[in-house]
Amino acid sequence: MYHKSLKPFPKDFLWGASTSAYQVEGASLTHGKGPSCQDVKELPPNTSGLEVCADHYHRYKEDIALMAEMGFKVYRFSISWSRLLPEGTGRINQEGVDYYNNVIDECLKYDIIPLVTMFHFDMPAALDERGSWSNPDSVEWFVDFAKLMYECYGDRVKNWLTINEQNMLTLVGPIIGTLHIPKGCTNKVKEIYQQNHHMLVAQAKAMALCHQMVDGGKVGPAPNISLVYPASCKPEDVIASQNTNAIRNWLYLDMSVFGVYNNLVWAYLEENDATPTFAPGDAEALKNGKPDFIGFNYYNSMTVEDYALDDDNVHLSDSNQQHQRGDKGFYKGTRNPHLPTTEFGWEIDPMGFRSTMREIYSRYRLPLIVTENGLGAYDTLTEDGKIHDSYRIEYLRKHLEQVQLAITDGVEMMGYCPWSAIDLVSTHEGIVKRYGFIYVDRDEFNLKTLNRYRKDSFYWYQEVIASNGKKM
Ligand code: BGP
Repeated sequence: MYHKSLKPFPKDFLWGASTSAYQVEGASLTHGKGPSCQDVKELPPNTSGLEVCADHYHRYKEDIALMAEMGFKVYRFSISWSRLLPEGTGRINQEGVDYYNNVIDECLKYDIIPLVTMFHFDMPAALDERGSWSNPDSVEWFVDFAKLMYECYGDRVKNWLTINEQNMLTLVGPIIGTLHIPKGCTNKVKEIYQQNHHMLVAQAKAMALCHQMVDGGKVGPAPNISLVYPASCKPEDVIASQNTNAIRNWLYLDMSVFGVYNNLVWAYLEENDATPTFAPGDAEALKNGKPDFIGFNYYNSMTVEDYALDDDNVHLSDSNQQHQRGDKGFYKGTRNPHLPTTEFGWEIDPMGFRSTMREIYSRYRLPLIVTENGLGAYDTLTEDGKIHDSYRIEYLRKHLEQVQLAITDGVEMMGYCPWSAIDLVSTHEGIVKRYGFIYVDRDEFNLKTLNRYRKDSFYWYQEVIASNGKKM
């Protein structure tokens, strides 16, 4: 649809940006924090450990002051489970509780709304040893953790996100360093979707609890949603795209919003002898958890083609959060020839952002907040302390233009929190894959000064916010 004029961004639009605890904080094994699965995983080749990251743990005041200078209305960050509960359950680390109190208070000092993700890829290692999400007790572990967070912070934190990119944990867990497969497992699909089921129930219970415990509390999921295109208008490719949309996207949102399994996903699980076991009360719990909004991460679209059961000549490429390789009889991931890619090989598709927002809204009719969107790139600090990241500005501008188009299409948009507020460690490609508005002076292995510098995108975003999106 071509609009003759565009609607403005709503006047209370939430401009901000995102980080996650294990990628930004550092202090990963100090100040009473227990290890998480991220701290004990085998590091991807040529990437640094998580002991320092951006040193946000020690420099959050300086960082939040810079966010305030950009004009942030909201800061999306996550709480590290093993910083609050070093063993995942039981003993509380008061220093960890105090740390997040300080971060929250610092945000509020500048009228920045804290938007807190409860779980961002960092299962406590002690719970990993007890089976992680494969253990049915994981539901209650998570609910107890949520309860502790609501008790400690619910007086000031009114906006919550449950599980970051649960769909990616399920689809590409190994690349993110989170998948736990028990020894002797004979049906991996069944195992993974049983874990997924536990997360879904845990999320639903945590959403219901938020409404009970947090006065005025609002809560939503934060999956990675990308509309999946058919590679051609061949009907088989269209069926493959519907399959992939179901397994990648709608499973998670149908469950969060309606509390039921998507029928195509259920059929896929039946095919694989992998339907999850429901514990008594699960069906009801899934129905009872209701989100107030939908948070979602978007980096690009995805394209797939038919993958017939008798097709034995397929070379599947590697998977990551943005590109899943495929599943015989269901779909096969392929490249979209119409899209350019980033330096790290991720396709760039601003218009796919608009179609994704339209599709989510027309399916669920809840307000949307973008919880991640951004460009990973190598940045250079010049001798006079500048970072000329025009490529990032261009990426973000093109995506924001699509947000405004979606608003004009009638999509209810609450806010935009790109990834990331500040440079931080990527999931598997090190800190040199930078996303931030704020540059952190360190290399992969040389910690340098850790000083902060404002990138060109910092000043650009400051103006976008000050003009409420009029100047992009
Ligand atoms: C999302 C994650 C983030 C973040 C981002 C960029 O999948 O929620 O934690 O890291 O992707 O990905 P990467 O770090 O792999 O470049």
